[in-house]
Amino acid sequence: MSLATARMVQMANAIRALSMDAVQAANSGHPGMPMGMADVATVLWSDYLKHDPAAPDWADRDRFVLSAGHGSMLIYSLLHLSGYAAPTMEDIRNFRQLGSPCAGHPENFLLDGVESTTGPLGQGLAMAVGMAIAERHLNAGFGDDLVDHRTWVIAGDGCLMEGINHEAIGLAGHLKLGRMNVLWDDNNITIDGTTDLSTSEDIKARYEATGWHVVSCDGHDFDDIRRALDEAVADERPSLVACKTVIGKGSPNKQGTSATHGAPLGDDEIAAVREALGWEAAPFEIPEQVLSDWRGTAERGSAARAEWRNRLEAHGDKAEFERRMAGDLPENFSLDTYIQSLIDEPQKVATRKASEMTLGEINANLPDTIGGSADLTGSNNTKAGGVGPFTADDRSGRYIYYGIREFGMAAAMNGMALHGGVIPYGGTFLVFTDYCRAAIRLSALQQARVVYVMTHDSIGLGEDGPTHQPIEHIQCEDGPTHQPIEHIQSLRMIPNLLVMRPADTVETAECWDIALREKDRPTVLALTRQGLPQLRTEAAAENLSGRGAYRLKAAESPRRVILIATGSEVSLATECAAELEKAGIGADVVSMVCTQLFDEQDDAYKADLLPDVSPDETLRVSIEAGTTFGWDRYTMTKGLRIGIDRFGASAPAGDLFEKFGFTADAIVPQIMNKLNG
Ligand SMILES: Cc1ncc(C[n+]2csc(CCOP(=O)(O)OP(=O)(O)O)c2C)c(N)n1
Ligand SMILES: [Mg+2]
Repeated sequence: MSLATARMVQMANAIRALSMDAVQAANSGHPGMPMGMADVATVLWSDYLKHDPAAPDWADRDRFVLSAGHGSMLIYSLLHLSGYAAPTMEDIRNFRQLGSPCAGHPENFLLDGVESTTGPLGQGLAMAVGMAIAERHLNAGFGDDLVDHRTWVIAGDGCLMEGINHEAIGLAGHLKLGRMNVLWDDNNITIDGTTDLSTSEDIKARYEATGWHVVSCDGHDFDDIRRALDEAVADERPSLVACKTVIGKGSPNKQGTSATHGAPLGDDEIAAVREALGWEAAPFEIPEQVLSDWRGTAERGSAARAEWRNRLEAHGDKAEFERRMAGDLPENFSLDTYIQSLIDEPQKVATRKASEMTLGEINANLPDTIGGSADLTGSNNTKAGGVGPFTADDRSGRYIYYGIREFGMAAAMNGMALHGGVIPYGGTFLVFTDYCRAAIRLSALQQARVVYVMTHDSIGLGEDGPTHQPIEHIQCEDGPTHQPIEHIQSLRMIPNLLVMRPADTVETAECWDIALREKDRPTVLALTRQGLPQLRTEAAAENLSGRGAYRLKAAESPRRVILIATGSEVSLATECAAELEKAGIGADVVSMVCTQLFDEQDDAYKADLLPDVSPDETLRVSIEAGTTFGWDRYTMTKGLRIGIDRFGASAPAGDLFEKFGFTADAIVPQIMNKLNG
């Protein structure tokens, strides 16, 4: 063994030692994966990955995603050893403890250098697809001088087995994302045992069939790893590097078995590993030579960044590039004039159409957006403002045809948002948020600015009014499978996610404005298929939707009722209010655009809108064409909740609203009864 190789062995063993010792100290965690992939990771981080530990947010760094997030000690070791300010050794000692940035699974908001939160298997790799898209798109806009990096992924058998893997690699292969390289920890082991318990798939053939380049290597032979990585870098297609490894490598009695996957090795076995590896240092101590070898690997990236900085300083688009990467909107970006034009000329359109109109303004004035749809472009109204498709041949395109890959789309959007420089939005039917839910949850957890354009938001998939869309085959007649019932409310339960249901053109524009300005939160826009009257016909001093809820109409007679409605039901609430007023019953109409934003208002604002008085004095009524579950939060127990607590049905829209009681004729008597009784 050459001296250089011997020193690299020690560098890899440092990862093994830190991983097993940290897991042992925490008495929980996953030593097998970091120990198995230590050699591959050492080659990647020392010779290939372009990064600078002194500047973790360098825009042109390679992105590294540990998709197999359970092996978190691998990335914590790599960050520490290569010289990032965090995690410190103290942080690593406190692996998995409250307050340590070394969480059980890597969290993007806890440590620089952790590009994405991983742990839910499959999603890391799928997010990397979005990062690779963002890289090529920004390269098209700013050129090789500023944007010229790769996306590296370490994924395990689990990541490749998950269904989302099919969506992700299908998209990446089709788009020829050659800057993406996946290093597969091909160890034939998962939690339950050997992989032949559950799969006999030819994974390499599947990747090849989706347009990937596939290369294999011995994941414990540095030269062979380099050969495979060189081949991956040279190939124009995205690459899968199948690294044949032994899980828990270095553990004499446990390596190669699932026993190393997710449990501490135990004191005796750890002693045996030390013996076998010739690793004499105490736990959490790294021999000087090994540490200095690791720190030395940073020089390559540091030099590359210095050259890059020079190019940036000389670049004509420096300011714009920096703005884009900072995620700030252009200073003069505003939808105010557009909103005023709506006030001047009210329109009755579906909110999905209103969203398209708004997007026309946005896409024309904000180069940051990259839109798309999971094969429902004409229904989601997501292609607006003259944006062209992002393809293998044209990376400047700002519209992605995701195909019927809702989960893959959502995960890719997370990756784009995390990469930075772009603001992704994408559409499907609201009912299919279930298909993307796990990624929507990760948008929220990762504080990623992703805008979900979810149309056909209720049983009212019916009449479309005067506007005609190219794809109109999905109608209310399609029945319960396409009609969201529990979706809006269940999305509202996800922390840090804004769920918005605008009632007309003005609110739709306001919601888009909020979504774009919320840098650290994703937004779901729930939009109608059917036309809605414009309710906002007077200019407001502020973005009223920004309050989450506001009083659209104040009671004329003494107030006895507060109607709280969302989206398409706000106009219905105004009809009910008119009927009540005729009977001398004063009724406020509150448009509850976004419950989360309303909950964040101060007590005075909330009390003004929903005064804390006895229900006998003021009855609160919620109206939303979805589950009533949870609405007592705003109506109080004694209030009235109008909703749908069953699956929908196939029928024309008018018949459905009739059947489910969404008419003033059906609602007003219920309110009267409640008041009288
Ligand atoms: C979506 C999802 N399902 C299940 C798990 C629980 N889990 C964590 S690791 C793992 C096994 C993964 O096997 P592999 O990727 O081969 O990892 P290895 O055992 O080789 O480290 C499972 C089932 C998870 N983290 N995410
Ligand atoms: Mg495995």
